[in-house]
Amino acid sequence: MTIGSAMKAIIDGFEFSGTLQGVEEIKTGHINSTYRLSFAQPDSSVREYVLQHINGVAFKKPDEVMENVQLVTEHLRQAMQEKGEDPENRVLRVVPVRGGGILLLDANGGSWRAYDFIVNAESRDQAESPAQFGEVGRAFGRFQNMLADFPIARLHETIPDFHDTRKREAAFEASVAKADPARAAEAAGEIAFVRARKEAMCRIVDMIEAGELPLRVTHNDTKINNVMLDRDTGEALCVIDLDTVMAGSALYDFGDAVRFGASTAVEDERDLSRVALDIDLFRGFAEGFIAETARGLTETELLNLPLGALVMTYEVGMRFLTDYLDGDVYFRTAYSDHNLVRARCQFKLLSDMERRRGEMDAIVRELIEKYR
Ligand code: ADP
Ligand code: GN1
Ligand code: MG
Repeated sequence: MTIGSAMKAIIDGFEFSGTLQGVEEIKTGHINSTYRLSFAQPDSSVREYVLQHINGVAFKKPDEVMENVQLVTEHLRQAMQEKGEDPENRVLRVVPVRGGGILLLDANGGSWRAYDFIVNAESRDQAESPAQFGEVGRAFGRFQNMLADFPIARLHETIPDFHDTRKREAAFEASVAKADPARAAEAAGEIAFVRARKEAMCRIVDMIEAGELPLRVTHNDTKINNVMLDRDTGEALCVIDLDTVMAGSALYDFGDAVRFGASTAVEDERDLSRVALDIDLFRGFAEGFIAETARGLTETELLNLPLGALVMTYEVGMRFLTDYLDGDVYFRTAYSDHNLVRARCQFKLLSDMERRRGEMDAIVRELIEKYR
């Protein structure tokens, strides 16, 4: 892509090494704007970085996001070193801003940060096989384990009430009340779908409130494309997208990964006959995740992991629907009813999960037995 003077000034603000060669936009991800930068080095090798504009609608306090990222990456680096592992290319490394700090403000008040590029790796939007998805499950399980001794109180809440289902429902109702009438009419069936499940889907927040589920340091956005996989070996190298690492339930991390990665279709599939739960992918992810966490999570957490999948699918579907009713202000969209298409797809998937809950529970029970 051609590099304008504004972009050039932003790039010059970071301590990148070498001579800028190219900038390419990475379009995966619904929130931030991400660019892959390549720099020629004096020895004629090429070094790459990721430059990101932090979405100011989603993240009101980017400096707090970066404080969290700094703390969490330092902790992960140390945890790996203690286990005798090399953290190079396995933990995000923040590139400093020239003159100090790790957050750069542009002329319009926008916030930018940069990371070393995770090399020889790819992020995928769909799993190729249950084994590959299992590798992603292990990555999120290990992530959970390495942060088990992180002091939760030091983390900022980067998006308040991010997975508070009840507050999400209240926001949804407020959006229904002030929605454009044509959009509300178009989404009538989906609005009813949400309303029919309101109480049942608050089960996780209720259990947290009752002290039945503990709060842990969780990733909270565990899509398969937030794990970088080694291009040659398929090994999970690095968990990325740490902007929502906050206090949460392990059920959220398990559930959101299943929602996105164990679907037979992409997140915005229009042909709903293609959308279902892929039970083999579910088992693959569950096996990786439970193998890592069986001894760290409580029995109640483990037994309720499938509930996490249902609740996260409901919640994200409701958030897409809310954004559709709001006029598409939050998630990046490619066409006018994109958020409605995404919501319908989530609700089809949720219906299938409801039908197959027994199978999910049985698999999880079997894996708990195997790994505890
Ligand atoms: P978003 O919040 O928009 O999802 P992400 O931080 O997940 O933003 O970045 C979007 C995509 O950019 C990722 O899915 C991944 O493909 C790529 N990416 C992000 N960080 C890195 C990195 N450090 N190295 C290599 N690729 C990256
Ligand atoms: C967003 O940033 P990204 O694309 O990984 C969103 C998640 C949703 C997801 C749905 C900060 O994730 O909460 O589950 O889209 N992230 C934020 O695909 O809102
Ligand atoms: Mg992402």
